[in-house]
Amino acid sequence: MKTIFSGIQPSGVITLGNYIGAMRQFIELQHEYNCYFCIVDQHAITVPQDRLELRKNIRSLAALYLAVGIDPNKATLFIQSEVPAHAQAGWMLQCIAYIGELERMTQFKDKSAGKEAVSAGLLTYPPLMAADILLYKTDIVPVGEDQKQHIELTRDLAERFNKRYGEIFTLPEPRIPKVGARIMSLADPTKKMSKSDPNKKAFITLLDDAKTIEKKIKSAVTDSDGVIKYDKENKPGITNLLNIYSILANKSIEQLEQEYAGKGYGEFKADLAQVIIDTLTPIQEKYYHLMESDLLDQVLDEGAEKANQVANKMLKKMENAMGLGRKRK
Ligand code: ATP
Ligand code: LTN
Repeated sequence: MKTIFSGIQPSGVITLGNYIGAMRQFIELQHEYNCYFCIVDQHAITVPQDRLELRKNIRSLAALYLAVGIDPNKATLFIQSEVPAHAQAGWMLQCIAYIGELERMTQFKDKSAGKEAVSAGLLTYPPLMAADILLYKTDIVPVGEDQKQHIELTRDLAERFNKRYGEIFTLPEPRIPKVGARIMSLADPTKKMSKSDPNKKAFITLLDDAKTIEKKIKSAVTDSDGVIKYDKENKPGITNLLNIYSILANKSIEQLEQEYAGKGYGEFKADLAQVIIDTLTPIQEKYYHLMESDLLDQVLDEGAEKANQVANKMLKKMENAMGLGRKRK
């Protein structure tokens, strides 16, 4: 059975973008692959986080993984910081990564742009992500479009390590969905929807209530020509909304264009809001139930135990390959 690894940062409540681009795929994949899904809290602290908010977001993300349909009997769900091998392997990979290649990462450029103080961790974020992936001999990494570059770097680091120290790493492949790999911001449809966007109107979270969803969709930036038509170049706002609608309602773009021919943005947006509400209501019901049960801690404890076992084996191989410490079996 092939292995899958993916991670989501607890840097806020996850958005429709995270759900469509990443999580939805996880649910299908867990039936066919050996899956590890990680709450990457050490990645989240590459930018400042409030400690209480972070704790809350970690727990909330764990509950959301389960609420959308991750089955803990099939997949291993765990918190990155509870498996120390990630940071240890991340350090080793930092030592073979070049500053130049890290500075070329678009996520680093986007997140550091215009900031006075940029943490060193923001730059060395990708070797930690490479450690996440490589520790589990991962074959496939399901992610949204924005993470493709990081997976290419992971492959480069793995190849470099294998050449210098011996063939121990499997080279992972990204798996990017054909549709919905890049859901755009509702406030600026030329930018990716991000859960850490300071403008709350830019995204819909999986926990937004019906009123909030209606308001956010209503205020989503579109254009003034009033035609509901897919046109990425000239109508990025409507195109983004059509994409979301099409994916969640399981209708083709053409079907939607026909259905809304001659109708206004108001009606289209009201219907889209309803489609989102219908998708999120059952997830939210499960979520609130999970947040009150003991199941969450049980799943995370078991997940950490399994992940530690697997990751420590690879960590030892890495240390032996590089000559760290004393030789161990
Ligand atoms: P942050 O704003 O804190 O950087 P984020 O919202 O970009 O977070 P991540 O935790 O970095 O989300 O990403 C989790 C997963 O969701 C990744 O696989 C990523 O590729 C995917 N993803 C993130 N944003 C989008 C988006 N707008 N459309 C599709 N997929 C996305
Ligand atoms: N960098 C990713 C989150 C992430 C990840 C991973 C994704 C950390 N480790 C391992 C896939 C595999 C992000 O910002 N979305």
